[in-house]
Amino acid sequence: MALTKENLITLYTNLVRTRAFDRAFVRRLGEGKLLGFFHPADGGEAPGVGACSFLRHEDYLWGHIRGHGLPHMISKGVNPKFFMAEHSGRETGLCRGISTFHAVAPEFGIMGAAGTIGSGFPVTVGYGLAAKMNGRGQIVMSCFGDGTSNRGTFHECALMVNNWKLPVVFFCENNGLGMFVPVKDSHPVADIASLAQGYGMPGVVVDGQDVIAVAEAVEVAVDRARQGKGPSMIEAKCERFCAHAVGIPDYSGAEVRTPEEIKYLRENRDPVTICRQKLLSQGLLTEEDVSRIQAAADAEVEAAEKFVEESPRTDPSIFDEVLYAR
Ligand SMILES: Cc1ncc(C[n+]2csc(CCOP(=O)(O)OP(=O)(O)O)c2C)c(N)n1
Repeated sequence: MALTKENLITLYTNLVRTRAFDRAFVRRLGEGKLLGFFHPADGGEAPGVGACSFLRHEDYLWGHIRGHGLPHMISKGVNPKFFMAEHSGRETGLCRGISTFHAVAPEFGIMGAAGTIGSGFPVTVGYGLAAKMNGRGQIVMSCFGDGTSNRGTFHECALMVNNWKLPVVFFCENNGLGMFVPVKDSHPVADIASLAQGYGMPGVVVDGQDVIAVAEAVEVAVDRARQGKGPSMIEAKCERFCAHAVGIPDYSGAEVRTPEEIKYLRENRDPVTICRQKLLSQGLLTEEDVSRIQAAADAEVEAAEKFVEESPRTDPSIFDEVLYAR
């Protein structure tokens, strides 16, 4: 089924909102207002937005570390002000401010998150089995990076998910770097999606800078999962316009990535620009729409920051309540 005009505008809007919040998180970290650290989504927003914009609320989601899952959460309907509050250690956050960025939002199918990369795969099997058994038509969107696909858990879990024909979409966000390690140094094949064949599921590669291409590939995989035909794998080849995390050097292998390289990527591979130009050229968006969507995203960030700053800081005494069962 072709994406409607409304769908395409939703994709663009979610990209713009993600970019605005991602930038605000980076700024807030510099201002000492964000707890912990931050791995920006900058440049790599389209995979998460394309993967999650048309999921159902009740579908299970394991997001990805870039933007600490902002593209995925925003697109799945989570109000980012509650995630900003969480990341800022506020009582109004998704988990009352105690998780920093490993937030959960069960009403949106986000049951957990963890810092150990690859730990999402075993729970993907569990979510998938639950979804298959409960017959409610839920699917599991299981997102991970190229580096994360090297964990043994991926291979064990891909086997089980395929043996049991669970309704799972394995969604690899391949930004060419696992922290600092170029993917060509960690993978013997060009396409991580080619792993899919060994487990008996379809595997496709899409341009991860093109949110529309991502959403179209996801639609096929999600339909297949909902129809009980089993799992699929999508590899979105994407970019990262920043270092792995804020405040660390930007290496690719032994090489420092130069400002010129990043400038080239920003000018030629920006997912927001690519989507905007496509929709403008097809007459689906006007310059006025573009300004309105940007202004709404900026206003949403401003309102979220006000909400967070007015929210009480989490009192450490809540650990007595949340850690121990009486
Ligand atoms: C088991 C484990 N090993 C190492 C790390 C440290 N680490 C955090 S992110 C990361 C890189 C992950 O690479 P990738 O999956 O490609 O993600 P991306 O490049 O998109 O950040 C590593 C090695 C970790 N969190 N968990």
